[in-house]
Amino acid sequence: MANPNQEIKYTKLFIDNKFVDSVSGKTFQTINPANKKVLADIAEGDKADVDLAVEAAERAFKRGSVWRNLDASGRGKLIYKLADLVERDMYILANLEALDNGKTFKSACGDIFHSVGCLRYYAGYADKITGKTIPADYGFFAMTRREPIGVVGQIIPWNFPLMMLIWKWGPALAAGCTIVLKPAEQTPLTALYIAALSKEAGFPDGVINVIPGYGPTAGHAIAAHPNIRKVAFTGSVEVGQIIMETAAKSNLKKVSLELGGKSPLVVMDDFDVQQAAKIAHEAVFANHGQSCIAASRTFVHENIYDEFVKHARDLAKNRSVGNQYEDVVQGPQVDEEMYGKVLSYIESGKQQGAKVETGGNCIGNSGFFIEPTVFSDVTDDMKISTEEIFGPVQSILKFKTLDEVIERANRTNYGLAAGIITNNIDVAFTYAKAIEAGSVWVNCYAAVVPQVPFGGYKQSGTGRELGENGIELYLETKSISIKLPTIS
Ligand code: TXE
Repeated sequence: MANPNQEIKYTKLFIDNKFVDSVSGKTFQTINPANKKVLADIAEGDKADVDLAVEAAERAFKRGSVWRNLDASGRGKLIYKLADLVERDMYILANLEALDNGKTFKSACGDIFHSVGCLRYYAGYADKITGKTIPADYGFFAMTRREPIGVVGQIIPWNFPLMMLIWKWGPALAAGCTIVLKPAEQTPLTALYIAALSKEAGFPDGVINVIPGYGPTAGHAIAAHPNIRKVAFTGSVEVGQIIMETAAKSNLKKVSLELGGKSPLVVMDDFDVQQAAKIAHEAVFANHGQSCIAASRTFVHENIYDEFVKHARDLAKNRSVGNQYEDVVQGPQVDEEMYGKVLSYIESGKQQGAKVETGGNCIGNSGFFIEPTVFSDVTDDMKISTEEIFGPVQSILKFKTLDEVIERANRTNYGLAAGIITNNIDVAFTYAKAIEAGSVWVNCYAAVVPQVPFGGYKQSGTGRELGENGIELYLETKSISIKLPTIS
């Protein structure tokens, strides 16, 4: 159950099914953002450690290895077993996640629950990855085989540490790849704990490797490694660009990216305003606003604008903030850098003439807490309308017509998600069709489930995670054509 004093058992790198110190012997601290206290010293991986992890992953992927000789259903069984162990240790993982990231224990439990479902989804997929037989010209008997890409690198962020790991491990393992993963430097604890669970589940040596460390060192070593054949990344657009460039220049490894967003949520005037305000509130404030899909532009029809703003303000005012183990819904921002960044966006909103309806300040200085903030009178050109804030800040914009709002909603370099709240099916579908985003939600928000693909248009990324598409990211297609004797 909830335990603010959860023991931290694993702090070293995980290579070849063993916990080891880093080659350099260096460590870094991970802190609790609610009180800035050090939780643990973590072994700091670097290029030398990534090299060792890749060697282990290559051995595990070698033709004839235990992993390669396993039936596809055998891979599925191991993933199911891992899901069972995550479920068994759900509260330990939730405590580690809450302490390391700052999210409430309750919402950490929600993340772990989602992760178990996602693992089971991909466990079931392992023996359903099939090729085709093809009616080829000139009498060839042609078929395709779907094969694992090989050693894959995975670099993940801190906002949903375990969930992001599972979104990447599930399909990679189902496909038969071997893995070198770097968790975010802010949140390495659950990645190391689940590494131990993967060993307990029975994954062979070297199939899973976890290297905590910093982006420009350990992360770069993954993106640049000549023997890693694919890199999957979730994080900022800036780093996504660096990773794509590094991947191209090293060995043209395949790249999938899930980057940021500036997602629009449109509220039409035909829906219950209070209910719409509730959906819009959760859509932006969930996970303290630290979500790539956060609906950080709330477009509200002019007929209901004032009433909507009043509800939005009340909801944000009543949003409880505190540490992970209090009976609250919002904890601290993840670290000092993000805290400072969010506060500077709030300042820019004030400077550029948006009206603070509620919030707008930090809370105390013992941790990285920020008041849930609502801005009205926001215009399209303000920084809070154009840049990803990644914090508890709602910006409410006014619109008149559907065509106008579609045009404005699409006027961004991002394209991860979008939502609309309306009782009119024609309006809903017209919007869903016109909006340039990878996910569109109608009368709900953040409907993110393992079965449905997720990813971005434009600079929000490339490739789709989850669902069938998630597996594609880890597969090659091999065509085999056979010349058969002609029978006349
Ligand atoms: O992200 P980074 P940060 C957005 C959000 C946030 C901003 C910055 O707007 O305010 O990004 O957050 C690793 N080579 N998102 O600084 O730096 C890093 O160690 C290889 C959106 O945390 O992109 C970490 O593991 N790797 C988002 C991961 O990249 C590098 C989630 C993400 O860190 C690297 C998080 C390098 N040169 C932030 N530099 C989402 N899409 O959900 C860093 N990393």
